[in-house]
Amino acid sequence: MEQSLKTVIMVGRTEVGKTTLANTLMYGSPEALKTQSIGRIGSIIDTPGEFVENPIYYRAILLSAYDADMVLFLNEANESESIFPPNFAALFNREVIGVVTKIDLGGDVARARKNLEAAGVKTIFEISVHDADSVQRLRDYIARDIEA
Ligand SMILES: Nc1nc2c(ncn2[C@@H]2O[C@H](COP(=O)(O)OP(=O)(O)O)[C@@H](O)[C@H]2O)c(=O)[nH]1
Ligand SMILES: [Mg+2]
Repeated sequence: MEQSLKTVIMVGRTEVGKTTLANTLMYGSPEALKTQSIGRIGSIIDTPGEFVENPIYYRAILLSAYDADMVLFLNEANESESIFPPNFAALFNREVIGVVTKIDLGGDVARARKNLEAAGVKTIFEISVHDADSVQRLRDYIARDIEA
């Protein structure tokens, strides 16, 4: 697990699994704590769900994203409606990738992918924090390129 990761920012509604995924990517274990404000988990910038649930906070997310190399939009497999406005990804001057979370709980992964695609995301990972391989595929994607 000694992979060095790019700085990424987690964006998604409350309870979608941002903090759990951040802890699992960083430390291999999903101890989730309620996020009260923007905070750092290793090289991951974690944000409160309110920041995407209420448009008056969009500016806060956009400003925080300047510190990141990559933006992650999270959408739960079970979630029918998208929290993201259409083409939200275009506002970020960064690569934005999508994560379908909690695929172990069932739900409609195809619908979740469509929600993320409507938000302007092209690369999408399907994740359960209880499936280490699914987390590792994402970790590999956000790993820093080794400088020769
Ligand atoms: N079954 C399952 N539960 C998950 C997964 N990821 C997160 N959760 C649970 O979803 C709830 C919300 O997670 P949390 O990380 O606090 O969401 P946040 O509000 O987006 O930071 C917690 O009870 C987690 O244990 C997953 O992949 N599978
Ligand atoms: Mg959180």
